[in-house]
Amino acid sequence: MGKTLSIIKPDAVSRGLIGEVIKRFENNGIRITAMKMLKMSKKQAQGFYAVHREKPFFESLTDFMSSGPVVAMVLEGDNVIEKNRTLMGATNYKEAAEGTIRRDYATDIEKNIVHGSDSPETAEFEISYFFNQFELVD
Ligand code: IDP
Ligand code: MG
Repeated sequence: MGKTLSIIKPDAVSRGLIGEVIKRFENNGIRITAMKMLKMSKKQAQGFYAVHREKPFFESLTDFMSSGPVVAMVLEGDNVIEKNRTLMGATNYKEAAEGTIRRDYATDIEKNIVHGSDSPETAEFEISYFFNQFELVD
């Protein structure tokens, strides 16, 4: 049983797509074991995306991610990291496969609806960034 962190980004929350994203997880056998809505500060967003601090899009990305509420979730299931990344689609929605969340809803390479951890190590860091042990359902 694996775990991953999913974030419904500010563009999706403001467009009323929370239910749509969650429905796709539930319809694909992914279990939600923790969930909260929060608004990141600029500093929090910079810490979360620290691996990207040298990228040209870092400033804009952290502005965007701290621009409004997000929904952070812990997802569990077999191969859930890969499964979630498949449901999300490629970072650039123009390259995302048909039927993926990003292909269906993203409007921009940055405003791409969802975040998902990309490895077990990243997932552990990212889950602990938003949730403590008492906030995870067994
Ligand atoms: P991922 O979210 O598919 O894992 P990453 O490469 O980890 O993609 O990038 C993190 C986030 O940064 C992306 O989801 C997207 O919001 C933003 N981003 C990535 N590449 C670009 C870019 O070339 N221009 C603007 N924003 C980008
Ligand atoms: Mg990434």
